[in-house]
Amino acid sequence: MPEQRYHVTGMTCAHCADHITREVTQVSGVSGVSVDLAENAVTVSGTALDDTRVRAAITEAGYAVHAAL
Ligand SMILES: [Cu+2]
Repeated sequence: MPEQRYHVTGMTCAHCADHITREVTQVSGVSGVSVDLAENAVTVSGTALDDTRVRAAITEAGYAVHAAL
């Protein structure tokens, strides 16, 4: 399954990870979200990932997307 990894800052704890996971999971085409707090990384998997919508969901959750990794 295709994956895209993003550099995201502002995540500090498990609650942040849960929040991002919930928001991004709601984006259509997304089937999995994995957050690595130590790496400031969010990995999204899915067959029809919409980069713009994934980034918007992260931003709306209150975190900053700096780059696709
Ligand atoms: Cu937190």
